[in-house]
Amino acid sequence: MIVKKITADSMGEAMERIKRELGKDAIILNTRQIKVGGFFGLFAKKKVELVASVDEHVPVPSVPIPTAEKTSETVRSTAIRPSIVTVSERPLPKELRHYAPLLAEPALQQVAERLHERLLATYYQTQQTDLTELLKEEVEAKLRVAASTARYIMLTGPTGVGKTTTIAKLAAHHTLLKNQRVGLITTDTYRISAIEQLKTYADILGIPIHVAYDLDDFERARQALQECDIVLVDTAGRNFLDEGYVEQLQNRHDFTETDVFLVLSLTSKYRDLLQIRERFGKIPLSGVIFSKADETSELWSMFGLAEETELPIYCVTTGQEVPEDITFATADELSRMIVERGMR
Ligand SMILES: Nc1nc2c(ncn2[C@@H]2O[C@H](COP(=O)(O)OP(=O)(O)OP(=O)(O)O)[C@@H](O)[C@H]2O)c(=O)[nH]1
Ligand SMILES: [Mg+2]
Repeated sequence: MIVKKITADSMGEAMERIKRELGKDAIILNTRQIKVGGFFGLFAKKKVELVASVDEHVPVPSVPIPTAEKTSETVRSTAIRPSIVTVSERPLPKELRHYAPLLAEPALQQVAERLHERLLATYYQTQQTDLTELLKEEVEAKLRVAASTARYIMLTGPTGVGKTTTIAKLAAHHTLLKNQRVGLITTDTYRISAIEQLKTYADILGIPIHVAYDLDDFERARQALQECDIVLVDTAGRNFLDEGYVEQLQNRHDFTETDVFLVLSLTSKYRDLLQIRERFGKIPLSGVIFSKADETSELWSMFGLAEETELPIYCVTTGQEVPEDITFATADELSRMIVERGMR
């Protein structure tokens, strides 16, 4: 890698020299205005200082030098973007090639260009090739983690993502670890096995469970569970896809004391997750629960969703075992998990 510092009278002149000396693939690392000469700060001449670099593996081509009129512009701001070449148009130097698949990740498309620039700039400034910490910083800046203090927690989401299993894990967490009185309601009455599944967990934990076939049942269940500190509501995904149902439920239930979490499986494709989030947007969501983190080799969707939807993460599930396979990790822990898994 060649790094060059150039001092010139104008930015145009500096750019022209960089282009001539380092070629059109040069990357501008820094620009600033400086004062040269003078006497006690008086009569100093304003100059522009520009630091640029080019990868040694890139041959310095001979480029036609622009005419003087085109480049003799006066500089108004020091915060310029490189006009020689867009950084993302540049291939990564071979030391950073292992980051290329990462930058092509669908879940990272919103930030890929900025990430590309940051990776290159950090590499050229520090010569570091392990940029894990930089990535972690980027991810952590976007992730939001939300705790819930609501009295009702409702889970919604597509079929088979792990809603009922997660309800069971949450029920155990609140009963055994938090010592709270927990009640369960299920509105998933489409399949007998779904009711049986949750009843089994309720029996093991010794907590009450109510099956709500309609909204009147739901109301009665709420009354019956008035003594509970927290009520966990399992739903069939299709409940919250039905606009009529959502409207009636909103008329009858006070959502100010309810957190609705959308359960998304990390085994789904990122684009599908975005669509699912759209489809389940009929009810205001408090956040997301990511399930099946144990079944995938990368977790970038968590970052992509946070970037795109700004929904906070409530918890992540990591296996089929009830109650242990659930984590209420911090943003710091989650971003480390996402980056380390993604770099394997
Ligand atoms: N590997 C893995 N499997 C999970 C996890 N959470 C749930 N499962 C499994 O996923 C399958 C479906 O889980 P359920 O809890 O029944 O999913 P659901 O969303 O309630 O499904 P429906 O009620 O049919 O919509 C079961 O085999 C669970 O054991 C997880 O975090 N990791
Ligand atoms: Mg279920």
